Amino acid sequence: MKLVVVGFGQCGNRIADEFSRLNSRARFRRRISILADAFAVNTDSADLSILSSIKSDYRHRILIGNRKTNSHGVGKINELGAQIAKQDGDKVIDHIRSTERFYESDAFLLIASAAGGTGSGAMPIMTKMIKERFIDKPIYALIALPFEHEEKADIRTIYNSATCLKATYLVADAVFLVDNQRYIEKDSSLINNFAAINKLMVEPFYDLLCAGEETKAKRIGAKLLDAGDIIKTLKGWTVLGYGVSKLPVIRLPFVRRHNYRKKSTETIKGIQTMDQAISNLSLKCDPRDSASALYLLSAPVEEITMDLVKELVDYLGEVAPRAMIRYGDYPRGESTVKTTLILSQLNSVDKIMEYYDKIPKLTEEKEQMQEENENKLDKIMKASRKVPSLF
Ligand SMILES: Nc1nc2c(ncn2[C@@H]2O[C@H](COP(=O)(O)OP(=O)(O)OP(=O)(O)O)[C@@H](O)[C@H]2O)c(=O)[nH]1
Ligand SMILES: [Mg+2]
Repeated sequence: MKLVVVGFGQCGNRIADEFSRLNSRARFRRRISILADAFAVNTDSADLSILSSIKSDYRHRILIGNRKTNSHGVGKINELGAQIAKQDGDKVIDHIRSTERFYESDAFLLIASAAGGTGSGAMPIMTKMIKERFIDKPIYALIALPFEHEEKADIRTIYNSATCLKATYLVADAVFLVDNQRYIEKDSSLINNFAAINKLMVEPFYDLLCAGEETKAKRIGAKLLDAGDIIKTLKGWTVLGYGVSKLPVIRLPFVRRHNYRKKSTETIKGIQTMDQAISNLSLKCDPRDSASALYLLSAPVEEITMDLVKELVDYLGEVAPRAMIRYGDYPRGESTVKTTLILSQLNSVDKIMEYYDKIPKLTEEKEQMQEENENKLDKIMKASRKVPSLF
């Protein structure tokens, strides 16, 4: 499956840059392309300049709203991010349209944080605009949710997240939810964490996108998972999971095939990676709320047995009993077993409910604070009337 990736705002730009690196890896190691192109869109020129993989010309790193923001971002005001996207969105669409390999792409993936200003505001507006212009391609949004400490520090964080999620859900074909909090590594600094978090966030897409693009016969699975399977699975609120298990480096296939104990170890390894994928979902949710699931098993060909594939379908069926399950296998040369999991069409997501539920109280508090503020300023103004003027 080939994507056109577009990142908005700092977070969106950096994750899009990570996707671009993933594409370079696929081209270098597997001789296949998983992106038709990658773009970064921002109101902040400094954020655009620090990217390393997305092409550095003005068509790929697109500065918007510079008259309004002086190229310094919108300072978390997502209404301004949305307004700028409405005004400059055509410029973004022109650059996307003029990309050489656009016709090869299967879908769009738009990326932003929920809590910032530029990305949070531009995401729904641009999703809508792109959908109106390119009616035959699905549009997926990937939204990074804020850390808990950010939610506590500033009411804008919740407000932006709720408004961005609500509007994006209405226009995107599916919304991948990735929660920064789930990826925190407590022992490194925040900035190092962003690089690490972004890597972890995009990794599940690697095999998922590569599998359907393989042309070498030995890399094509007995049950090939292609763009059609992924597109049919994705709808509405969606989360991702990923699990990896290393195999012993020296394998003796002729021994393995005849050894029942080895065979059960393989199945256990496969189940372990599915367990990992379920417990490390990109946002905490209940798999029973999903109506559509997909998994891809990547492993050396001799590890992919019918037993294992069946066990994994059964297992996922128990965990997500309402879901229609699609699956595929991807024979690889590496000595690892990997499971990539998508749970889509979620009909309940606690985190989103939390954001939405907080909005009425926050709006009330915000109005109260504004009123208090105005009253206090009024008092100062009144007191100042008795002070002689220098004008
Ligand atoms: N996962 C991840 N989250 C990020 C990254 N950079 C920022 N964030 C998160 O994104 C939110 C802030 O949004 P930004 O993307 O920086 O904001 P923006 O869209 O550039 O908007 P403005 O700066 O207000 O114009 C916070 O919740 C951060 O924790 C990143 O590289 N990766
Ligand atoms: Mg910014």
